[in-house]
Amino acid sequence: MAQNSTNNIQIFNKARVELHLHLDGAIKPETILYFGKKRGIRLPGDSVEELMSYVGYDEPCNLTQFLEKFNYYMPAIAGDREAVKRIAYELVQMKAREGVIYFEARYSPHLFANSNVTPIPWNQIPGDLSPDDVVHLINQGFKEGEKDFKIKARSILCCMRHMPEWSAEVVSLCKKYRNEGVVGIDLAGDESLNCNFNSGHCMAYEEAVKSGIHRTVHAGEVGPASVVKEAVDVLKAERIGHGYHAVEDPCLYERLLKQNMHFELCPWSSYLTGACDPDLTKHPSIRFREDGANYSLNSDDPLIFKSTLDKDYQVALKYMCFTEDDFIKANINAASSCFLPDKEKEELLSTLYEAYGMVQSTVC
Ligand code: PRH
Ligand code: ZN
Repeated sequence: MAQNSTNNIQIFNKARVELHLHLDGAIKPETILYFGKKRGIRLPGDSVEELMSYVGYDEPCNLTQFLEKFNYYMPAIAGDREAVKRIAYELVQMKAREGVIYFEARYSPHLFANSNVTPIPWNQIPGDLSPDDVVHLINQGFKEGEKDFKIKARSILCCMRHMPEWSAEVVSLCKKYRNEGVVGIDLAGDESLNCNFNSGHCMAYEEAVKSGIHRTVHAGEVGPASVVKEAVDVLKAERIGHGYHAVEDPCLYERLLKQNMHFELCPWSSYLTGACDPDLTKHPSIRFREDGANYSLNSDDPLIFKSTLDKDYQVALKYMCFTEDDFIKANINAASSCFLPDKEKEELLSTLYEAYGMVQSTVC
């Protein structure tokens, strides 16, 4: 990345919509320390600085190394009712401060649980918090946050690539909580180790299609275009998480442009996970923009990337020459491709048009 600082640039400061954000990658370090201490769980540091020297980083590594960062701090949060609800509430506060008026945050209910889940993800210590309880608590945290911070928050539940045996429960939780804040299903995890869609995931996505559950899939982040193709053709993804490598298959890319597929771009994340060329002036986002693709700008895991959504906007401005109109378009795209029911989507779009001083044409 070029040496120039991006700190002093005036960035887009109007209403924003964020679609690709991991709840477990967006926790305040202070909250991790608080629950670590309260629960007697050892963390790699006693201060924010010390903890962040393990959890955060700012030079490119690879996706596998990035995903290992969660191991440092998730034991402090997972399995604790108060912690799980609180991080949801705090995320709403965090996003409101960033000018976000609507976001969809994703997480794996199983990774926050310590009962009714095999294997127990952290420390192998069983407890009494099930994946179902987790979703319930996070819905509550979001609801309270919405009330206090006057923005809208919804959830996407993640299947994990290495845990296909969890996926059936993920889709059933999506169905159970569809009217209480859950708007879709995702497939996350290490695409570089396992590019194939296991039948557990396929069956869950098939069920999602049948039940009208919205679908996004992490694909073509570090993996090849063929993973994106499978996400669209096999899992019937309506949006693609990242999708940078789709451009490497011209035929597929053309098709995705034609069908207005939404790409959830995360520029700063892609720099730090080594997903793309570290020279950000060659980032696929530039191609997406030039080709009029349907994409949004997102922060992915701001705790680990030591960022806020501003960082992604700064990167887009400085290295990809995004204009005010490009930022407006990305946010309108995000609203148009969000997983809210139609009526709420229309309301969100109207709010954005108003915030951007755009006159809406009346549809007869
Ligand atoms: N790519 C793939 N998986 C990711 C990313 C990245 O965009 N960020 C987080 N995750 C995974 C982590 O394992 C996290 O625990 C899980 O998604 C659910 O949020
Ligand atoms: Zn992600």
